[in-house]
Amino acid sequence: MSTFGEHVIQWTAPVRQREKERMLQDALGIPALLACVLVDRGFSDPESAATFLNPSLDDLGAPEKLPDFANARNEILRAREAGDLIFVHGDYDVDGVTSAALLTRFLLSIGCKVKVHVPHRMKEGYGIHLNAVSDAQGAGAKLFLTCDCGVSAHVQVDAAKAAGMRVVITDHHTIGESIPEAHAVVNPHRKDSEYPYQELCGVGVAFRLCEGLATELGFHKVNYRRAFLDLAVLGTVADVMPLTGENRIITRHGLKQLYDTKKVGLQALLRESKVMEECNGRLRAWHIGFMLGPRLNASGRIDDAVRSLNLLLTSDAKDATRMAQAIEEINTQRKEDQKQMMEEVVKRVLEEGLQERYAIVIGGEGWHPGIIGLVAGRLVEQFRRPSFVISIDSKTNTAKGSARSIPGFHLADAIRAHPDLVSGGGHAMAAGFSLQADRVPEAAKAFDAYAAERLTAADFEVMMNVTAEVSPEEVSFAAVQALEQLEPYGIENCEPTFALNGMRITGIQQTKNPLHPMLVLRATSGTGPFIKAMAFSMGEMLSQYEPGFEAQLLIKATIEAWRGSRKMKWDIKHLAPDLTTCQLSRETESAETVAAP
Ligand SMILES: [Mn+2]
Repeated sequence: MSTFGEHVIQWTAPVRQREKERMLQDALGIPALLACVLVDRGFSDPESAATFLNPSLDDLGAPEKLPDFANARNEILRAREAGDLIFVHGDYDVDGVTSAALLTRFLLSIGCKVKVHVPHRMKEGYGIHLNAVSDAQGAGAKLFLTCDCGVSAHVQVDAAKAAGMRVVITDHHTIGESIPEAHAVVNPHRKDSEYPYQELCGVGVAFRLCEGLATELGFHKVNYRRAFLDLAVLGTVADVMPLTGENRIITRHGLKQLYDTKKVGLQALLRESKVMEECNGRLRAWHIGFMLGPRLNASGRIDDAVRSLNLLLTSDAKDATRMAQAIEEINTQRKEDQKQMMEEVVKRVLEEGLQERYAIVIGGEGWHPGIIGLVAGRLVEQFRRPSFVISIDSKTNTAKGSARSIPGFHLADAIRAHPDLVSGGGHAMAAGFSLQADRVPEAAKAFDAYAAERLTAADFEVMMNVTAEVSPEEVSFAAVQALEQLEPYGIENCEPTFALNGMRITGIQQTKNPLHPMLVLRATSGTGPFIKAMAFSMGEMLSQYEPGFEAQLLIKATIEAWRGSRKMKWDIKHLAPDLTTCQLSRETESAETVAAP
């Protein structure tokens, strides 16, 4: 345990299970480094480990196993036969937009008539607004087909039926007391689901449903998947799904398909976002999570998600470029708004001492409701507390909040526990809610007290997950290259972190930013190569030491491709100097001398 930055960081490495590792190593012909990660992830037989390392599209479940598959198929094919208009209703985030685009493109390709809609965050809010139901009716739709939403829309489903429409829901959100009385409810979370995997996202459900239809209509599976995996991977990664099972299969193959996409809108997005330049020939889940996802989300946050939808639907290359450029601008604006709000919020948190509380609850007049969730997430990163950020409109005495949490504090439970004060819901780690503007101070007290009953000092410490303690020789170029088979990384399949003893820091080199020096390392044995490693945010701490000391390290190791050559690169996640071998720098010595009486 050591102090680092603002929080105490704790880490321990699990004991290596050498025998199991050796068995996987021998059976699969893999390095010890990869074997120890696999053992840590619970793989003890070579067969399941091999399936994990080489996920195959053939292992996706049969679409007919999706609950209500037959009903959904019948409704869609009946509308197609009759030439009836199908109203596709998505959502304003990446999952909602990609699933709406996938359904629309597929249904058009099989000869259906389609009108598509994604809700406006400010005007309609999350999910299905009753106005959308009347729009569908007004347009003459006979089938109301949802994606990424609808599983708790009882009122809206009844309204659509009363308006003479058939209703098919496809969704992946968890199910409440009962499901709406639609003509089909396709959701792998249903208790009666026989589908082998539950964690599909909205576009994942749409992708599998349409695959079932495609095969029935005589299309080749391979061609169908090639046409739609690019959309499926975007929603799956951006919706922060566990990248296990079918999501891992979709993501591994989808990333390749996205790189080679034939959709001019996605080509323009990859180009204008500079992801094509940045990815060096290989898209990773990271590019979706941190570059493409935020861009496709930005329009829904501060403008209209229909922009992202149109980009995914267009077949005109010139339009696509123009649309992707507009999305770049909106995303730049989003970043600017977020930065400003974050500065204001952090200033107030520190002034009001909220970082000492068990939960941070902070409200501001006119804060952009599309951005408060992002700011809440940043507060959790910075202050390691459940954070509620609230946009206040005093004129109407209304307020909308967004919250993010840490393990040990369940947001949806916290909101449900205060029904007189707030209404809303969500998940353990993310939630949305609304309340009366003049009751924000009351909510601050209530959530702080609720958190005080549930959290202890230990919950505010950052736990570093260490995959294994390894020796310097185990982290070779070939071994690190073999780790790439673990990708794509994401929830429930994190990039491994290794604890390493016996390394000497032989050099500390400045980079453009003094906060982030580059270290030169070598095993204390004096054998093996010199290795360069980035020490992000450790500049200040390291300025106290002279090179030549030993340290215990936590690292992530990757192979970096640059202009045709591939090099091993380490990122230092944490560094604990061995104080017996450390020389403090002169500056610190003289400062101490001056301070001494
Ligand atoms: Mn979703």
